[in-house]
Amino acid sequence: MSTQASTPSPSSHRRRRRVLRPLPLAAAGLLVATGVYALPQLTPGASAATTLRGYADARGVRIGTAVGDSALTSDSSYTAVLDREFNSVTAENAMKWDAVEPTRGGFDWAAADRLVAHAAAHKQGVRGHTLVWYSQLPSWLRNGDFSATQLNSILKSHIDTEVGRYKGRVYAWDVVNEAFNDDGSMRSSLWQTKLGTGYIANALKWAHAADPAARLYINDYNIEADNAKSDALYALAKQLLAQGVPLNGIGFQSHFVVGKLPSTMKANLKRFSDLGLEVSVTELDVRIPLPASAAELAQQSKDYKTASENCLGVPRCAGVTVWGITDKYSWVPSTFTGYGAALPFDERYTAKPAYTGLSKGLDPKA
Ligand code: 9MR
Repeated sequence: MSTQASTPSPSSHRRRRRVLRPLPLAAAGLLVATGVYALPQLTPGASAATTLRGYADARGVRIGTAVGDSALTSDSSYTAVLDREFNSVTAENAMKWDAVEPTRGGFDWAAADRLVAHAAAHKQGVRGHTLVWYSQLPSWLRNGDFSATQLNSILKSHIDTEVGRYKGRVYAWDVVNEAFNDDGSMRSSLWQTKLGTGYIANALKWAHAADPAARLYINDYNIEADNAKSDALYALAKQLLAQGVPLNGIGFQSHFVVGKLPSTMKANLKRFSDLGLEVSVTELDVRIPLPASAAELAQQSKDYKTASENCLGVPRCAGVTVWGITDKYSWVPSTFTGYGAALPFDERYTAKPAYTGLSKGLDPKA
């Protein structure tokens, strides 16, 4: 994609000054013809229906975001947008193994508890993320050289404890995260190597026993398209369901590059939904080569709209979660050199065109 028609990024001085000028409330449809966009203003008497969560509530679905503990605890601009716009939260890191069980049997719930309490106070649901992953494992676990029997009981005890602690307060769990390679083979990991693929069914069964009401997911990236990886996951999901394993949903992470949404996304989600599974977009972001041009921001808006429609247009789509609110805090720039601007709000919490695209994708009347 071209970055030639490079215009100032949303955080530019020029755009900042223009956005700060108050807009008439009548123009509360966020994007005005000039291309200047502004936050939806919630003034007394104004309807919250024009927020992301207003649209999602009206539709009976979730609009979520990943939440980092430092933003939650130190940035009141962040929490203002979080609570106005989202009816669901996912712990970006606070519920992962290394955060929760830094020593064997020694649990640290501080950050996870903070998020769960915040969500309860603001009537938000919680997606739990994540119980079995190859990454972010504490060193005692990585380096422990445990036997299969020991590892099995370590995993069971971790799941029992974590899911049990939040029983009734987490509506869905990413039980297993990123279990496949892109070619459809099983990813080599501590779990896969020592326990074999059976760890997936066991983890789902243990999680179900610890909280029978929670919706249990397998979550992955690069499964949005119909491809070798999604085919392999589809085969596994079908097999697990046939065996009566408590699998309720598939999480499609949806980390996209601007203008490159897979054309088969909706049909692919539908085949999982046709198995009777819930489908959710769980980590949506759309990265742009920096500096982002006006054309790229406009394309990003379309991509947010299309991605959310691709899920919500399928039966049993439970909702869409974005992997962060603001370009101020995003995993993208440090992981993909030269890319950024991936989220619906800029660094100053100004709604980007992407916000409008996401709104349109969620709006039940659109
Ligand atoms: O956004 C998360 C980042 O803060 C962490 O450093 C990173 C560690 O691996 O994990 C990021 O979140 C990942 C998520 O847990 C699973 N899917 C990919 C996400 C982006 O890397």
